[in-house]
Amino acid sequence: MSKIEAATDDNGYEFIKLYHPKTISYVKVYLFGGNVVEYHDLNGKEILFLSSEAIFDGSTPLRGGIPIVFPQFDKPNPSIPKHGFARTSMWVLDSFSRDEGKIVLKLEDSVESREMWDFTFKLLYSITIGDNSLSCHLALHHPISVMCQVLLHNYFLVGNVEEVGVKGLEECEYLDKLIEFEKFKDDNQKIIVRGEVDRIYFPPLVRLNKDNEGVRVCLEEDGEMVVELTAWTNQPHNHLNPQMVIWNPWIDKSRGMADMGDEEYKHMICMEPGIVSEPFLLEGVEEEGEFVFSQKICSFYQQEEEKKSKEDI
Ligand code: TA6
Repeated sequence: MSKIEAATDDNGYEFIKLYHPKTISYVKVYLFGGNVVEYHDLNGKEILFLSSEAIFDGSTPLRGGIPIVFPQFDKPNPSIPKHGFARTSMWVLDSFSRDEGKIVLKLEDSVESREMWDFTFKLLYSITIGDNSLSCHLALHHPISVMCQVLLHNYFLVGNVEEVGVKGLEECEYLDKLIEFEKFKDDNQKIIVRGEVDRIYFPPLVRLNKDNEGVRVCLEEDGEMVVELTAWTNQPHNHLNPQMVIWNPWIDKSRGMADMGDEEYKHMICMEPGIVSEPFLLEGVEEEGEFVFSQKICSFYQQEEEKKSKEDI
């Protein structure tokens, strides 16, 4: 049976830790932003990057983990903050399922949210700790039609960003945010980072399992696959298929960021599934509509002993 622990850190931020029933794996999430900040796999390896300079003053999103970008990406609507208000809102714990190893956080519309985005809504964000995986499902309940964008801004921790590659985006078209969203096609066998990267990729749909089609990318470090990230929605029939943002700020941008160490860009890469190339419409229905955006992060990091025994063979 899984267990949870709720506490407040030195900055006054409330957090919940959800523990895997049988291993040392756990996930830590702040109620501020519903922001997952740590995910330790079954070997205890931290999978997510959190900047040592992240600001904990309640005004600014956390630089790391998994900020939730909603209801907009970037700033198409100037009345809403960049990347939306979900990542700086206070969420509440809605439920905990010991058997499923799952917690659900909730965010509902408020006077403040309606001033920025005049819709009634309920977001339920479920976080499940699996045997060597972390699953996140963001369910939007909306009684009337809404236009929005959504993205899970995963920051992955890496040893050296110049030794990593992202696979699964070969031959894909992308919009380059650094060149005014101009469209290009990637002819490389994998994405490597040798400078600032900020792109919205359109990956192909693949069958993930018998129930879902979605997108899949893999992070390689030193030529070995270390993380698999899959993402899907409950509405492929509406052509609401996930895109994948790849971001690394590199040297100059990092230096200009108050909440990121000058050298930290070397140890992170963002792989962010979302529907962000433009705002999309979710039709209102008589009964509450539900749009679900999901991702699963699987760790393939091996323990040092496992690596050694492989080399010895
Ligand atoms: O998702 C990539 C991106 O939109 C980049 O353009 C970069 O600005 C990044 O997010 C971080 O944005 P933030 O508002 O958190 O500084």
